[in-house]
Order: sequence, then structure tokens, then C-alpha cells
Amino acid sequence: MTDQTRIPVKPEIAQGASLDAAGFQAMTERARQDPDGFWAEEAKRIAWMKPPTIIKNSSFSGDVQIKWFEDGVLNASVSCLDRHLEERGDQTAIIWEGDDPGTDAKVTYRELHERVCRLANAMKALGVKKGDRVTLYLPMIVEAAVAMLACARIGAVHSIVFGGFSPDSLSTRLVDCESVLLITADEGRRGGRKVALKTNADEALKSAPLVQNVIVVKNTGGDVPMQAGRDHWYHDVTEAAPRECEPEPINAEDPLFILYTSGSTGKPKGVLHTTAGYLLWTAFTHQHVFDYRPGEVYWCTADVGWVTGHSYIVYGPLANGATTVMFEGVPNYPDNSRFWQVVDKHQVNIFYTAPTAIRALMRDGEGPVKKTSRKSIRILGSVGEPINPEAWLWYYRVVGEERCPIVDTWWQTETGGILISPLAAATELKPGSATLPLPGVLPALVDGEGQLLDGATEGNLVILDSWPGMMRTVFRDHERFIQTYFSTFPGKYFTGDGARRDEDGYYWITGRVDDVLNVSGHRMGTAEIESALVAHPKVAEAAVVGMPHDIKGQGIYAYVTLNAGEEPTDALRKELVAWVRKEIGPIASPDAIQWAPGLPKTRSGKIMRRILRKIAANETSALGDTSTLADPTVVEELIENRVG
Ligand code: 6R9
Repeated sequence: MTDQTRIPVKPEIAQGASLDAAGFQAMTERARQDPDGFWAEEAKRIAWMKPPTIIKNSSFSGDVQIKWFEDGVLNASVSCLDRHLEERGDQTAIIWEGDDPGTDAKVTYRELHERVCRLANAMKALGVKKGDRVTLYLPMIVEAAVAMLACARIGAVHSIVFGGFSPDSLSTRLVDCESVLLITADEGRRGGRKVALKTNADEALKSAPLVQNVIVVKNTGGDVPMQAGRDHWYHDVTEAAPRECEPEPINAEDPLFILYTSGSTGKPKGVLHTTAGYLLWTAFTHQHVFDYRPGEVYWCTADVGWVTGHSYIVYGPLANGATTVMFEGVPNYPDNSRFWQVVDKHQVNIFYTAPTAIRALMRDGEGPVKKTSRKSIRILGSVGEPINPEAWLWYYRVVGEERCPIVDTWWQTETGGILISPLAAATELKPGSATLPLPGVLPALVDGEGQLLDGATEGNLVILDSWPGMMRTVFRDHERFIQTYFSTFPGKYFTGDGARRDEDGYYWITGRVDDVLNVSGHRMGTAEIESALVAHPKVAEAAVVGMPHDIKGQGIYAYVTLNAGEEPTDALRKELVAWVRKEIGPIASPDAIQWAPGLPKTRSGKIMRRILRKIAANETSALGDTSTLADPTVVEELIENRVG
């Protein structure tokens, strides 16, 4: 398989789609020629209280101001709930699938509306006002979506902290945005284990004095201490609250939420998204990228603690009146067939997951997939990291049985929603490529000096102008916003990613540019080498970093996880070096291969390369912040068995 492999849109997929290839082209053209006219028209997706007359007002230079629809007034929860009641009040809005296969629930739009209103009223009764920050530290339960929308209902700004984060991480985030209310649960469930949310929260609250109230969902029924005056049971406060709550009028540019994300330096940044542009972007992209059709069941396996959960479990799907699945569990519990069992059980039509999950499942072979039907699936999606062609093809052939297009969606917490991706019903696919920008998105590649590069080339991925869904600032640190995203290449938004563009204008994301290697003067994407390694039949996963090298400047250090049952021998090590030489060329030969039973990953599944670079460089005394690691013991093992 090469870059030349193409998978055209199948007629049965294009049939009846909201956007086919011609439609996509025409839309891209319209968005380019008359952005204001185009987005004014698209803004009709939103249920406005007062429609905007001003469309776009933004500048990537100087102070960097980004405003969309600035005189419009709306309430995001009305677009996600109220306006659906007449036509689809009794349609399922959320299918909840519990960690334990025996547990599930369906919530209609009408029920969701009532639950949101009750919690919104309960929050008001506790003194929460428009503009106040509310932190959510919840498992993947329906109440998480209810709490997000209840905040939106009263104009409070939610900040979700992933339920796997430590008390320390929670308290830093509570303090940074000065939250007045925390919504949590007694315990969460994941892979058959309990997660001590309330206990963690109590610990975090010791150093977050501004939090006045805590609302606690009784989820597992575990015994947890409740502090009188501060802690309130969710069921008590919501049962006592009225079932109707007038939506607060919100300006288009008022904040909807803050989400903390880590950069290459410093403490996590509070990425701030505002209301109208974000909502419009998630609805627009959810419809066209996945070709969502009314009545379909859509499942994004992310956690609401990450941006993917915000945009593509809650806001985008609900704004489109979709049926969205919320899964509390993990792909391998009770066994590694779980994803596909859930697909069959709820007859999922659109399935959206991460390459890390695909590679993990691929490691166990086809058996667990093949014993399920998966006939309901029409569209597959991928997000979070570059998907290597090997995993792409496995996903395509084994999971989708060559019937379903894969949309490889490139975007970031900062971008609010998908920017570069195939449209399921409109784009010819190339395995491993995120393909083309969506209408209204202007990506470009620049060299190290910021010079624009033309044609088929490789460079730093920047975006030239604003789109409605992008972040507006770093919460209370606009200077850091400018510094992080607009100072490397002045006047352009710098993504931090590198990409290649081929003759057809297709983008191939090569990974964070901080991971680009320079070996004997040759630039190389770590993803390229990883992809080659993973293509070897005995390799399950690989992570490649640069290491200091006397002669070459940088050498290639590869961490390799083998498939279950494979023996890590010296012969295999040699075989892999030869394999990479063959796949990419001699310049890509790994200088060191370390067998890695596991790789250090964040809880969202991203490999922490910073740590791998330090180990490769033998700088293990200064590993830096490891608090976001899913399993810190992995690091000790790697240090012990360092090569060289
Ligand atoms: C949505 C999300 C953003 C970073 C981004 C890039 C990587 C995400 C990708 C991808 C290649 C894709 N990334 N999707 N790389 N292909 N389809 O993941 O947001 O957690 O902020 O991460 O993830 O490196 O810069 P976030």
C-alpha cells in the first residue's frame, strides 16, 4: 500500500447524503468567495433569540481578537433541547451504556430537557449566576451531559476535569478558574473497577477555598462522607427544583466553557470557547463529516472530559437532534469484543474512536471483532493522533468490512471542532491522510521562517484566518494565547503540528513538530518510522524519539511493544532495524530499539514523548511533570531497561 491507494466514495454511501462531492466543492467555493454571506446562512442552524447582523470580526495580528456573530443572542441549551421538543420530543437523545454490560438507559429529548431545567434551577438556588465557573468532575453518566447543558442554560461556564485526574490536577483547575460550584459523583466505574471521585474531590477541595457548594450524584451508592452545608445530593436538589427553567439570554461571544489542555511548557492552559461560533461549528461539522442523518444512532467513544466528548458526544450531536451514545466503560471490559457488542446492541450507525484503541484491539487479532455482526455501521471515524495506514486498513477491512468510509478527523482542543477531514459521503480516501480542509478552513504549510510553501511539500501546519469554532483566548491570560499560538509565525495560527501536502492537496499530519527528527541533516517524522515499525507483523505499537548522537546530531530511538505471544530477541531487534531500512530507507534505521511492555500514556491515550525523549537521552533524573500519566509504573520499567 502506498500514498497512491485511493478509496472512492461508494455510490450507496453518497446516495441521499447532505453533501456529495459536487456539493462539497461548491460549498468550499462559496465559503471562500463570500465568507460573511456563507456563515450568515449557516448561522440559521442555531435557534437565535436575536439573530446576528455582524458575522465575522477577527484579526490574527497585534492583540488577536476573534469574534463571530457578535451582536447575536442565543442560549446553547435551546438549540440542543427546546427546539427539538415539538418534532422529536419522544426520540431518544442519549443512549447510555454502562460499564457493566447489563446496564443501560435511554433518555428522550423531553426527559433530557426536564432534567437540565431542574438542575439549572437547583444551581440557581445555590446562588450560581451567569458568568460563574462550575467545575464538573464526573464519570460518563447522563448527569455529565445534563450538567453541561444546565450550565449553558443559566450562562454559567463549565470546566470539565476528566474523572481520571488526580486530586492535585483537580484542585489546580478549580483554583485557576475560580469555580464556585463542583459537580461530582460518589464514585465512577471503569473496566469493572470503582473510581473514588468524591474522595478525590474532598482532597482537592482542601486547597480550593472558593468552591462554596458541591453537588454529588449518587451513582454507585458507595459510602461517602458529606460535609453539611457544602455538599448536596444531586437527587435532593433536583427533585426539589421546578421542571421549567427560562433560558438565560447569552451573547454570541459570552463564554460557553473552559477546558484545560497541556502545552509544551508550563501549567495547563484554560482554553476558552464562546457560545455561538462553537455551537455552530460542532453542529456543522457533525452533520457533514459524518453525514449524520435523522434517526441514526451515533457513537463517539471519547470521554466528556476531553474536547472530543464536548463537541462530538454532547453539543454537535444534540444541536443536530441526533441520538448519541454515552459509554461509561472501556474497549476491553469485560472482554475485547465490547465495542462491537455495544454496536450490535444499540444498532450503531456511526462509530467514532481513537487510533490508540484501534491498535490495542488489532493486537488481539480479528477473532473478537468477527464474532459480532456490525452490519448497522455505515461510517467509521478516527481522532486524536495520526492513524498509521496499517491501523487504518485494519479498521477498514476488519471492522468495517470494506463497506464503511473512515473519516480521519484532524483537530485540536483549541480548534473547537474538526478542521481537516474527509466528508464521509464526499471525499475520496487515502489511508493515513486526513485529506482536505472543511469549507471555510484555510490551512497552509510554512517553513521554519514562516514562509508559505506551495504545492506538494512538507512544513508546519498553520491556519491563515479564523473559523467560527476556534478558541478565543486562554482564560484570563490573553498574552499567553498570543504567545502560544500567534508568535511563532506572526499573523498565523500555529497548530504545533507538522504536515505533508501531496499533489492532490491532501494533508498528511505527521505529528507534533516538536517530534520532528533531524538525523544527519535529514528531516523525519517520528510517525513515519512508527508507522513502518507497526507495519511489521510482530509489532503492536511503537514510539520513536530523537536521542543525542555524536555524529548524526540526532539518532533514532524506538520503543516497541510486541504482539501478545511474541518473543523479544536480539534476532528480532535486527530484523526490525532491517525492516525499517527497507520500508523507509537507511536514514531511518533505528539506532536503538527498546522492548516496551507498555508506553507512557496520558489518560486520553496520548503517548508522552517528552518522557520517552528523556529516557532515550538518559536524563531520567529530570522527567518533569508525570501527573497526567495513566500508569506511572510503565516509566520505571522503561528506565530500568534503557538501551545503550
Ligand atoms: C481532538 C483532539 C490535538 C492534537 C493535534 C494532533 C493530534 C488529533 C488527529 C491528530 C493526526 C488526526 N491529532 N487528531 N493527528 N491525525 N486525525 O485530539 O484534541 O487532545 O487537543 O489534541 O492531537 O497532534 O495537535 P487534542
